[in-house]
Amino acid sequence: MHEHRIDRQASEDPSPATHRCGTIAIVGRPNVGKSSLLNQLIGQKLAITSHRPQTTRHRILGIRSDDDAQMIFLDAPGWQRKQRSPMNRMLNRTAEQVIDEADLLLWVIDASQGLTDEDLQVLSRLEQHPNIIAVLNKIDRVKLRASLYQLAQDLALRAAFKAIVPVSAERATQVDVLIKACKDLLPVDAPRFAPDELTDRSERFLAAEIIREKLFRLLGDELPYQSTVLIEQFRDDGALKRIEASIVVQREAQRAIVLGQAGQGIKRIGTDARRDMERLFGTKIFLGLHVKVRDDWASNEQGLAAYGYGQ
Ligand SMILES: Nc1nc2c(ncn2[C@@H]2O[C@H](COP(=O)(O)OP(=O)(O)OP(=O)(O)O)[C@@H](O)[C@H]2O)c(=O)[nH]1
Ligand SMILES: [Mg+2]
Repeated sequence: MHEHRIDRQASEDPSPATHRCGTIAIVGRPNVGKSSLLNQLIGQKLAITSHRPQTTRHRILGIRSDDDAQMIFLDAPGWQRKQRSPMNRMLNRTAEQVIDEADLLLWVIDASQGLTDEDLQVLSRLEQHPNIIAVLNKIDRVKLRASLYQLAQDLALRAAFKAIVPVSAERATQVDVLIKACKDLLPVDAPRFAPDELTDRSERFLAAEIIREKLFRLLGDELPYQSTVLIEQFRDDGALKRIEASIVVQREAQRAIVLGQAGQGIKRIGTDARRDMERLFGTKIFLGLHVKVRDDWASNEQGLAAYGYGQ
């Protein structure tokens, strides 16, 4: 959770000649389980997830430090086919930057749905990259082993993947196999982060993400897409952290939906978010939640930037 980097590790590493370190981007169409996979790979619930597409809006860096390798994972927004809205254009820019930064790409598909046109569109954007692993996720939902085998065979003919690895991010099946495959493809290099660092993001940022996850999980229809979260205050108060946050929506009617009958909606969002924050930050949290109406927060690039998107 610290924001500093260190570079004195090389001399302290017990085997600098073999230690590997590199950046691994997790890419794919929306909703295939990229963020769920990141969380399994680093062994912490860092990235927010939901059953709705477009949950991830930011590049999320998550670090796994083992004795023999440091793996710097980058979770990205799912690739958006429609690029009409400023938000969707921003999501695709973020996804592309992540690809450029990476030593290795994990191209994730949903094995229970087979290969879709949307998957192939994403793949066509990656193909120049020399190091791609195809990850077939959600195998817990695949009933026939033969169909998984077929899918892997089909993929092997489509691109020169370094490996094709079936996993279940939800059940943590074969995630160890994927970790081994990733390590083998990373360059020999010293670690870039301290062993206990989990991410380059601040707790303030992560707090906003956790609240946004609850909007995606608890509210229906368009509301999650038309809302965002602003942290108004974040401070330590003895052993407690005091956080004041605003849920920003676009229309007055949406305010009522977030609040819910007798405030039950916002209460549930607050309870669920506080519980996750306490787990991730390891402290007691006081969370005050408010709702604001700002009809134009997502209507242009400036609006998005003002709400923390796209830097
Ligand atoms: N059954 C099953 N469900 C999974 C698995 N992995 C993820 N899911 C579910 O798939 C949904 C999407 O997961 P996310 O991790 O948010 O997907 P994502 O690719 O990050 O989605 P975006 O950020 O919106 O692009 C959630 O409901 C997850 O619980 C899996 O291995 N098996
Ligand atoms: Mg995601």
